[in-house]
Amino acid sequence: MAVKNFGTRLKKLFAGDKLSPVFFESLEDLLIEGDLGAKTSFELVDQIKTEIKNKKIKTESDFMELVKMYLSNQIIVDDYTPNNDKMNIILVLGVNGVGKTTSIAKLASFFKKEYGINSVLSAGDTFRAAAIDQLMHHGHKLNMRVVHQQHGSDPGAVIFDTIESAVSKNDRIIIADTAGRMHNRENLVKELEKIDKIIKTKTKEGSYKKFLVIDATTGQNGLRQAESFHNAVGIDGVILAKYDSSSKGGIVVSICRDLKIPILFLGTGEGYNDLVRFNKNDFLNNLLDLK
Ligand SMILES: Nc1nc2c(ncn2[C@@H]2O[C@H](COP(=O)(O)OP(=O)(O)OP(=O)(O)O)[C@@H](O)[C@H]2O)c(=O)[nH]1
Ligand SMILES: [Mg+2]
Repeated sequence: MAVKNFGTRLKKLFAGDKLSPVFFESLEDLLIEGDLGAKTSFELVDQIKTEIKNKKIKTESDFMELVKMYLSNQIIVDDYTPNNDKMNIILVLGVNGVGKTTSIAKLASFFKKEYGINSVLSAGDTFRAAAIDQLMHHGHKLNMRVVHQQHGSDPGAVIFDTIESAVSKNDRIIIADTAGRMHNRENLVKELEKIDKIIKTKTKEGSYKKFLVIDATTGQNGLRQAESFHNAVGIDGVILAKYDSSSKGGIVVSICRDLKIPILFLGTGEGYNDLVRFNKNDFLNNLLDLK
C-alpha cells in the first residue's frame, strides 16, 4: 500500500549506520512498502550495497541520485499522439471503479485542448446499469457525441456501431468504455477478447490502442491487474488514476519493469482538466521527496 514520506524515510535511513545488515534490511522493506516490487527492491539494495562499500555513495545526495537513476531506468514513458491520417481508436480497460469512465472524459477533453479534435465516446460498458448514463452525461458536458445502445446489449456491437458511425461522419478519435466487472473474471476476459477482435477486423487501416487504467491507491494488486489484462488482449499504455490521493504511484515501476508497458498519463483529480502527461522526472522527484 501507499507509503507516506517515502523519500524522507529513505533519507532518514541513510543517516543511520549504512554498513549494518539492519540498514539494508530496512531499506529493502521500505522499497517494497513503496510498491516498487520485490525484484526491483532486491536489485536496488544490492547495487546500493556495492556502491556504499566501494565508497561511490558518500553523501545523502549520492544515495538519492542513485535510487532516482535506477528507478528512472526502469520506467518507460510514451507520449501518445493521435494519428493524423488514420482513425484513432482507444479502448479503455481496467477493473471496476479504477477510474475508466472519468479517464475517458478527461482524455476527450485533453485531445480537444491539445489538438482541437472532438472525440466520439462509445458506451461499451453495457453491464453496469448506470454506466451508459454516466458516459452520456460526460458527452453532454463536453459537447461530444456518444454512441450507445441499451443496458445489457452486446458491447462488441456498440463498438462496431461506433466505428461505422465514426467512419461515415469522418470522426478522428473514438474512445471506448468497457465494463470493469462481469459475472466472473472468465466472462470479462472472453468479452474483452471478442471486443478486441471486432475492433481489429473493423480497423485494419486505423490506429488502435488499448489503455489500461490503474488506481494509484491499489498497490501491488495493480501489477496483477496489468498482468491479466496484458495477457488477455495486450496493453499499449497505462493511465495512473487517483494520483492526487496519498499514493505516489510506485506501482508504475513494477508495471514497466515486469511487463514493459509504458506509462502515458496521470489522473490528478475528478475534473475534466485533471489529466497530465506522465513526466518521469516530476514523478520521481515527487516519489522521492526531492526538490
Ligand atoms: N481523486 C480522483 N478521483 C478519481 C480520479 N479518476 C476517477 N476518480 C473517481 O473515482 C470514481 C470511479 O471513477 P469511474 O470513472 O466511474 O471508474 P470506472 O472504472 O469507470 O468504474 P466502473 O465503471 O464502475 O468500473 C469516481 O468517483 C471518480 O470521480 C482521479 O484521478 N482522482
Ligand atoms: Mg465506468
